[in-house]
Amino acid sequence: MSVDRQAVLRGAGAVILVPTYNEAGNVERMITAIHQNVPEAHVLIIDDNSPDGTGRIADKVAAQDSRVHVAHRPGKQGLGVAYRYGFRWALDHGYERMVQMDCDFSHSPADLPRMIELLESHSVVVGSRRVEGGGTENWPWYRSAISSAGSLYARTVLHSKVRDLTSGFKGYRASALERLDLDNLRVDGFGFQIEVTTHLLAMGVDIHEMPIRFVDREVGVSKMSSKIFVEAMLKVWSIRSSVASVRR
Ligand SMILES: Nc1nc2c(ncn2[C@@H]2O[C@H](COP(=O)(O)OP(=O)(O)OP(=O)(O)O)[C@@H](O)[C@H]2O)c(=O)[nH]1
Ligand SMILES: [Mg+2]
Repeated sequence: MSVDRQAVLRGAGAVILVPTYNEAGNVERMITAIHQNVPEAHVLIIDDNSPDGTGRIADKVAAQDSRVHVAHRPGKQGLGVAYRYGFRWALDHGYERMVQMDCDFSHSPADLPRMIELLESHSVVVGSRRVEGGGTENWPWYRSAISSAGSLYARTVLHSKVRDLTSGFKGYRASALERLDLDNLRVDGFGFQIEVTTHLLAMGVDIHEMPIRFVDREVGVSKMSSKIFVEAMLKVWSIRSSVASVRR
């Protein structure tokens, strides 16, 4: 293995984008865990002025560690807005690889080297609960059932070959992310994940699904609600029409 390749696997040239809202109990541990796995990666925390002080904790870490950056947003504007900001920031700062992940340890930082390695041979890597070897842990049966049904429904409406359309753990080469028309992404909440993956698929980008075990959050309060779920399922139809405007 060449020295350069080893540096890539340690996260050189990569930025890990982590949106946060009220993650005071997780944010510092998360940054530490990321660096235990990919010590050369940079981290961008995108905080929506969390009332619990997540942004201040992140600032404290960033003041002592040049690999850590914090974007302070004025208030809770949803995941889509946070990620669009993060993608733009990462492209403007010249990173070669971007990974997006949640701050609540549902996505394991131990999976980062594997994801970054797969980005050597694929333009986009989706951490997937719905391929062999992947799955969810500690989810009550009804949440698994709702999630499976929602996923099957979205996949069917969108004729998607990616099985885990709602996954929020994804890696991109800059060249793939650059092709996304960020202003054409309209959907928020976790419908945003469906929209990004569907647009990339429509552009013919090479997407690989990597199996992951998704663990339910242990610290902090869930923001998932039946309203958010139903909203995302309805948005699938507007995503279907917006795909027509995406160039191949
Ligand atoms: N910046 C920003 N981050 C958000 C917002 N909503 C959620 N997040 C963060 O996005 C990530 C995913 O949100 P979660 O609340 O874990 O969503 P979920 O996994 O569907 O649901 P639970 O884990 O059950 O809460 C976490 O890191 C959150 O802190 C938001 O409006 N703005
Ligand atoms: Mg979560």
